[in-house]
This record gives sequence, structure tokens and C-alpha cells, in this order.
Amino acid sequence: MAARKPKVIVTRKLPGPVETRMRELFNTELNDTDEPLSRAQLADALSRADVLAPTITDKIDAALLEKAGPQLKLIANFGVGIDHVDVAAANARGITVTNTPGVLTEDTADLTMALIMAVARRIVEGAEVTQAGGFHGWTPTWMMGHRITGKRLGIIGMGRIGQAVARRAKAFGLQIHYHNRKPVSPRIAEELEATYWDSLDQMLARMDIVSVHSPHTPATYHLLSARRLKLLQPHAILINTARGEIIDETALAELLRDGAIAGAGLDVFEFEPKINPKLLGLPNAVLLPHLGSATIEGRIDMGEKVIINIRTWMDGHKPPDRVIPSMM
Ligand code: 8YV
Repeated sequence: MAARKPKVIVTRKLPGPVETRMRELFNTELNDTDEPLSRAQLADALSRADVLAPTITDKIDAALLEKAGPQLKLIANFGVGIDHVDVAAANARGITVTNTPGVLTEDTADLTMALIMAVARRIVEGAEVTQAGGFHGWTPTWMMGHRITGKRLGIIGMGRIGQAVARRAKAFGLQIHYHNRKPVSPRIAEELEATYWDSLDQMLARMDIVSVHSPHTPATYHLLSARRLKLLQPHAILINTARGEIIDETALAELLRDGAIAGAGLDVFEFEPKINPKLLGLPNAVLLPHLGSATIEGRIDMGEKVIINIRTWMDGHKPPDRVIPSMM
């Protein structure tokens, strides 16, 4: 173990207990303002830190990594998605990159179910009407949504989060379908009674609800292109709690506007925090401000994962949550 405490620079405000523990364990520089660091501030942090603890709001590309000092050995990301860090460029400079898998799986899956229910049962619309004093009494035909029990859910990306969504959805009576690079193990397929589609196009054309759970990589950028979105049935609902870049948002907004698909529930956007103006104001789109992992418990667990990765590295071992470019 290094005799001195490593210099750890944290780019955003983290939950109190996480920041306190990091101050106890490391020579930690915190960001009390919670403003995202500018590119120049990030470059400065990379030039001084032994360990950088960034988040999704820090774009760490190859050009920025040129500014890293030779002492920088670890980028311990607070979050599981790692598309904002050029992992290959970091590794080429001898910098290990870690993330926080596992601890936000259940929270993200919960939010996915909340979005499915919100869109299918018009929950946000109903709440807004009621708050505005627009509830004038029950009627047999007002504010009808759609039943989800018995419908088909197509999951794109059957990793941890996709499987956690599948378990919940099965309990809601949905039939599970999925598209993934490869089928899940026979045990999991049996537990979930899941149908595997090697053709995404074929699956899209047959689902009532589609939910995106793959990482954003060059291979999944605009995976749901205008052409593929047009394969969805007019009554279909599309949910995205993964990354905005996976869907062509403009094409999606146009299909929602024209009623060519029934609804969408989106927690992530291609140019966060900017929202595609074509999505704003659509009555059949429920939009959330990237809340997938936003529970107090989840964010503390994420912080603890960051700490474990740093401590393991400090002790001279390989951190448990190393990101390997081929995994992405
Ligand atoms: C995180 C997320 O809160 O972990 C992820 O991939 O999308 C979020 O839920 C965010 O990435 C923090 O960096």
C-alpha cells in the first residue's frame, strides 16, 4: 500500500456519507459547487490527480487524456455507463478505468416499470389534470389507457438491468422477449420464460412494449434508427432508461406526433440536459430528467463502489470493476 494517501479529485457533489468517507481514506478534493467542471478544469484535474472520480457529465476523450499527468493511474467512474470516457485511450496511457455495476440495477429496473405504467396508464397526464382542478367526476370512458397484463415486452439488451426488468415485468403478467448479442443461459431463459430474437427487426415488429437496456457504444448508436422505429406497431410503447444516443430522437418524436406509435417513456436523451424540442409538449411522451439511479441508497452504494475500486488499487491489486474496452 502506498505510504501517502493518493490524491483523488471528485468532479461532482456526491452524497454526504460518500464524500466524508473519501476524505477519511484519501487526499480528496471535493466539488462543493456541484457545477460540472469545464474542460480546462478537467484538464487541470487530470494533470494533478492520482485518481479521478468523474460522472456522466464529464466528457473524457483522447484529446483531454493528453493532459493527464504521469501520476494519473485510475479513473474511478461514479456510474455504470462509461460512454463518456475513452477507455481505450486511457488504457493506452496506463490508466485503469472502473465503473459501478450492479448497485443501480434494481433502481433502474424500478424506474423502467414506472415509465411503462406511466405511459400505458396515462399517470402523468391524469396527475396533471387533477392538480389543475380538471377532475369533474368519474366517467366510463374518460382517460382510458391500456392494460399491460398479457402484453409482449421486447427487451433490447439482456444484461443485469434488462434481466431485472424482465423479472418485474413477468410478475406484472407481461410476456418476455429479448434481443441480445447472444441468448441468456438456459436457466435464466427458463426462469423468465423468455423468447430470444436474434433479429431485432423481427422482434420490434411484434412487440407491444419495447424497452432499451443496452450500453451506448459505436455499435448501438441510433440502433433504433428511423427505419427500425417504423417497424413498431401503431399501439406500441417505447421506453428508454439506458442512453439517449441509442434512439434517433427526431424520428421518434415525429412518429409520436403522427400517432404512428402510441407512446414513449424516456429517462435519457441524446444531448442531455438539452431535450430535443420535437419531444417537448407531446401528450404521449413521458419525459424524466435521468432519474434511473436516483435513489439515496443507490447513490450511496455507487459511492461505496468507487471507494472499493480506489482502495483495491491503492493496495496494489486490480480493482474489481475494471472496464475492458471489448466489454463495451
Ligand atoms: C448515473 C447512469 O447516475 O450509471 C449510469 O450509467 O446512467 C446514471 O444512472 C450516472 O451515470 C452517474 O454518472
